[in-house]
Amino acid sequence: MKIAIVETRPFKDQKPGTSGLRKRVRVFRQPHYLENFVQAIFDTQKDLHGGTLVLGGDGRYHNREAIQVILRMAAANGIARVLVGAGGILSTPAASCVIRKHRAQGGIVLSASHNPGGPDADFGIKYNIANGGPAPESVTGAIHQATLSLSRYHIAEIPHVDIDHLGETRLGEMSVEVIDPVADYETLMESLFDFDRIHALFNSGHFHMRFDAMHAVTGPYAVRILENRLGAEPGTVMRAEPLADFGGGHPDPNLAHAHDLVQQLFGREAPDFGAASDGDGDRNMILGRRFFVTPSDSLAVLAANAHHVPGYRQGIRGIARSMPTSQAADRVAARLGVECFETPTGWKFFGNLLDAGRVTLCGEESFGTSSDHVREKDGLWAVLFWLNLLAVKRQSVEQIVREHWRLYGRNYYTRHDYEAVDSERAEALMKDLGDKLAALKGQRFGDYRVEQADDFAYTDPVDGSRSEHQGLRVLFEGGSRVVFRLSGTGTEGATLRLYVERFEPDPERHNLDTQEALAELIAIAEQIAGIREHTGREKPDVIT
Ligand code: VG1
Ligand code: CO
Repeated sequence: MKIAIVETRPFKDQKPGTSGLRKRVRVFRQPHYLENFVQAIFDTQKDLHGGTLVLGGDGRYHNREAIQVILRMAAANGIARVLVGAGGILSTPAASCVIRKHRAQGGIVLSASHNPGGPDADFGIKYNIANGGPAPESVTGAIHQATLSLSRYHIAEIPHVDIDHLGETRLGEMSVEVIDPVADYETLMESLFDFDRIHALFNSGHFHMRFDAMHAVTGPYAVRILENRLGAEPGTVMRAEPLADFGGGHPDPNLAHAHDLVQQLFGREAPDFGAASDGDGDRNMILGRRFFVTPSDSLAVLAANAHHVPGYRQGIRGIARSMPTSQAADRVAARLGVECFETPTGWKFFGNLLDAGRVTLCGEESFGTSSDHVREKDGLWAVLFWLNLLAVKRQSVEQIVREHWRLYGRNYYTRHDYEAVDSERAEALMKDLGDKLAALKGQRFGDYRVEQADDFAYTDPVDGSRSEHQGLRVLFEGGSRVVFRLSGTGTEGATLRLYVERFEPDPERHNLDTQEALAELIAIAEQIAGIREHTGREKPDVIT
């Protein structure tokens, strides 16, 4: 096997964001662009040399080409073995599962998650470490540093590698094993959930579900597990076939983008349960019949009911949530007498807590939930967890959530996104607001008084690493709050996220429309931050 050493020049824009490096496809298609970033991974992650790498992606446009490049580079960089998902497919949680199960030293997942795919849309690459989780900031920082001074990369001069047939081939010294992308993941799910009981629920004839795979990576997983294995009716999984452009859709499981699913669940002959997952299979949306479960509530409900599920029967050790996620889970942790952690946005911040055995469940308001079974958020896992609860409790989704609110109170919650805002204007908003924070303490706005206002920073309790500037928060007396952040996953301009939360203990007041219940706080956020003036936008692009 001949290895070429190709001369290259650094790209200055290869700093990974909240979840890997995401750019337009055309950026990734520049000569050497992908190669440079991959070489930076191989140069800095020394344990990959002579080790095992897991490789797969969400099937989006450019996935297959990128896999060929990475295989040739892996062979040239002394990787001993690569496990690649057949067809180049591995969902993010499945990649995490495979890394752990096969004791790989790391994994590369090709995905831009919920961002659209296609020649004019987005592509992405993320590196996961040996625990199966997203590389922590120390690792992404080192990779980024390496990209800034790269002058050459190594690539094997070999023809196309067949990644569509299961089995092992050799590229020089390196072995390439094409694996079934679903099998290990399915086995793991079976070890956690009561498949017999869920099967019986589907078999009862009284329970109907729709799962929207959004033409993204979870299609094959959902068909195999829900339909073939658990006996859900054929056709339960909608948009099941992964497509390179996600059928032209936006593979983001929320009320706006899973439109047909939402129509069915809110329609006349609505099924009992609805769910959707995103581009790379790590997000989930949960719906009951004419009922939407906010991701923050979902985390709290799963935590409160974990003992009903075989994999968590012994109880949970603790809960972690990202800072902007509602405080509903905190109340559950308090009642269970377990620790609760508030981390910055992004799954990489949960890794240490999970590895240290301090937490069992983690969640983010952005439709992400998971546990210590992998080190990523896991869309289908959350769906199976809910199915297990529905099978055991014999209640509707709505009944389960309403009962939860009665017991714990309700945290009204919403997120408003202002997308593709001019970056300078968005930065100016954050800067002005940041300057104002100190003076807000003690100020009264209508019914609310500011208890504390700050720029959120986090010290990892396990390794002591510190992460600053993780969102501006205004906390009011009684637990209500508004939080402002700029997204770290976008590829065009800036996205401003406004997160709004209010706690309502009174069951008589649990039936309000969320936007109405939060209207006063939303107006206060506008008053404090001047969103309209800064962004030039009258209203948010997406409300979840
Ligand atoms: C968003 C979400 C964050 C999530 C991240 C990756 O990040 O807010 O909670 O972890 O996406 O999810 P940001 O920086 O744009 O707010 V995924 O499914 O895109 O890997
Ligand atoms: Co995702």
